[in-house]
Amino acid sequence: MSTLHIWGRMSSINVRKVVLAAQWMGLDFKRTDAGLSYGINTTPEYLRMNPNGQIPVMQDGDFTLWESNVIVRYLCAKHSMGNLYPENLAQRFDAERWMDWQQTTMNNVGRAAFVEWIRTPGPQPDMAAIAKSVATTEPQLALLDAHLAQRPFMAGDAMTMADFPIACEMHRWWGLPPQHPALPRSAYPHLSRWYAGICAQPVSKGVLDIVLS
Ligand SMILES: N[C@@H](CCC(=O)N[C@@H](CS)C(=O)NCC(=O)O)C(=O)O
Repeated sequence: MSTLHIWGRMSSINVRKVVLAAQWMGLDFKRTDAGLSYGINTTPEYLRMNPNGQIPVMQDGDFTLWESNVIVRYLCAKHSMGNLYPENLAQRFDAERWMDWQQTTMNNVGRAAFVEWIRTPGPQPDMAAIAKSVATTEPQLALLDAHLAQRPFMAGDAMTMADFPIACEMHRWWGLPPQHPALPRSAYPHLSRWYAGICAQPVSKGVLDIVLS
């Protein structure tokens, strides 16, 4: 029986990161929908697990953890030491750096377009907010493309924990309405090659192929 329990709905990018990592490593886990219309995350029981009332939360036996990228790090350290979680310090912190960059830079610029286009009810999204989000995201995509032109994966020759959060960012960004004038899609061949390779793995199904909601 699985002792690994992930709390959170799959419409959350932060839950998807954790599920993608768990599936990638073939872990046996249980997931419970929580957040938004599912509720649960405001109950006293849930707040005891995560006082922020946010998803995801992970329980591994007696150990409870929140913060999506930290959960990804923990799972990779536990189950893929020396591979997804590099043992070499320079390689590990190369991967760590990209995970922090995803949280602090990429997510900040791309989130508004997602919220306006997908989450905000009503026929007219705030196109100015979308245009700003697009304009600030484009340079980050160019940065990623140039980075991936030099190496197959985010932190070098092999897949590491850093690839999960960034793949989930690209899933959310490229899942936005295509061909819209506010969302010019320049060619990012290296970023596209990297993302297609991850999506081609059967273990990414149920995460990187879901429609945004
Ligand atoms: N830094 C946190 C952010 C968590 C977060 O913002 N979670 C959102 C969903 S992506 C949430 O809990 N929203 C409230 C809800 O779903 O009810 C993490 O990476 O885990």
